[in-house]
Amino acid sequence: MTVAYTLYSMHGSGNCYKIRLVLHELGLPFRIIDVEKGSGITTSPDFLALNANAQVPLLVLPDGRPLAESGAMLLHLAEGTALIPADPYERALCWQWMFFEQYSHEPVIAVARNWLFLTPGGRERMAHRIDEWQTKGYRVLSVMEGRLEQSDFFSGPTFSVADIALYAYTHVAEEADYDLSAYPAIRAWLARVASRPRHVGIGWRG
Ligand SMILES: N[C@@H](CCC(=O)N[C@@H](CS)C(=O)NCC(=O)O)C(=O)O
Repeated sequence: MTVAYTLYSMHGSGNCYKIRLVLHELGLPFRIIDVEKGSGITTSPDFLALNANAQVPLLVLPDGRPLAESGAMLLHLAEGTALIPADPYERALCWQWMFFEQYSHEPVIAVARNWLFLTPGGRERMAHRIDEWQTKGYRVLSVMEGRLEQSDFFSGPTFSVADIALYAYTHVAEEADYDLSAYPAIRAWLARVASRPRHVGIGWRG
């Protein structure tokens, strides 16, 4: 198999998982370069030349050009596929929920998980933030619940990259102290996503 894409990826990162999931969903060939959390790789000169924002995931395209931001990668890789709705309104909803993920969901659910689950000593260090994360996170989950009471997937009746973007940290929200038992529509959606034939879990790395 030709190795076309290179993904700089961090174990445990939901943002990196989004890209592994879409690459596998679409059957695209790729190789992984593992970036250890706290290793300093993201601030090395070689990495900064690829992403001046010092973050993973970082995708290098088959022609060698780098692309940062998980949402941009999802949209680029899925262009022309069924993972981006053909209907203009559903496509706009797909983007709406992807922007929501980055601005409202990720800063409280992913960030809380990073400190409370992935960072040794993080719970003590960030104790002053937990109440705010909980309040904002449960509000975000209620917004998602309302949408999923109306629709099987975020952009409409079919699975799209918006579902990948939101699945990545919602399915591990309990690792950030969120209890999903009061959100039946979210739990049914998580099961729908996980039952897709090409689905892989967060630990899968190709
Ligand atoms: N908005 C970015 C967020 C990326 C991000 O937060 N990346 C984290 C890992 S999940 C990172 O690279 N942190 C720097 C580090 O740990 O060295 C995206 O969606 O790709």
